[in-house]
Amino acid sequence: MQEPATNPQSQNRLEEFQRDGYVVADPLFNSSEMTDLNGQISRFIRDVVPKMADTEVYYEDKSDKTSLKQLQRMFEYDGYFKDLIFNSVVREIAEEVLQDEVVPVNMQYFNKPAGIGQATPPHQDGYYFHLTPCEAVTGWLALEDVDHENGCIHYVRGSHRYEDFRPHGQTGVLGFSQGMTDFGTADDQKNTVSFPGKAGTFLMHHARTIHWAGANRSPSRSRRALGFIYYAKRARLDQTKRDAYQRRLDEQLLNSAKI
Ligand SMILES: O=C(O)CCC(=O)C(=O)O
Repeated sequence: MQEPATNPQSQNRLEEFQRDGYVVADPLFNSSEMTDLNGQISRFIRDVVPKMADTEVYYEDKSDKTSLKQLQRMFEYDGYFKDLIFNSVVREIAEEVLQDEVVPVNMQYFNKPAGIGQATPPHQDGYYFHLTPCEAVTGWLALEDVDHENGCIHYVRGSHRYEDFRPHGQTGVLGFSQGMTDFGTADDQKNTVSFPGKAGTFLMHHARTIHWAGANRSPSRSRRALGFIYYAKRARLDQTKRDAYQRRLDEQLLNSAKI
């Protein structure tokens, strides 16, 4: 980052992030910006998804193309989304809270289709990032209104300050292969905060912050969001471990006939 954060809004954001392990902008984008963005998402799904590798496109039910669940690395396929992750206010917030230049790593689409969208198991993103130090963030933008019925995000406040990652194991949930195996302690429960909000609500969490989301129990509403992953420049990636993890994951997915 060129200069340290100096304005009061940035200062508050930094303090909140360091204290809680997340920040909230409610909203980050207004309704006309969200209309444009949602139009771009529809275009991407219609024109680009058919050209993407199977390992980047997940469905709740792969025989049903209306049940799109997750997209990976959208910015590698499309200039609009490349600009959004590289050149937007989202990157500025990432640099502010990490106090460093950042490397854009992934842009993901997360959908929970009406009625069948599964819960996101409790996890810490850094567990599978393989970074030292583990300095990275995930931004999460609600593309439509989110609440307890369609599966809003929950954080465990302050969990980014735990010294070690909590134990994780296989979940069997497509797109969230690793989940915490000991989730639900008294501290987890006491410090849980949930984030219902309008389209345009934006969250950003530290890679150690424990988070999860409920299933979509609405019979008629989807729950769509965009995820933005940035690593701090000072974080070193163990590429060998990371590649081995990705290979194992892709093999498991292909073998289990989930993708
Ligand atoms: O959208 C969700 O349900 C989960 C998102 C998530 O886990 C993440 O962005 O790290």
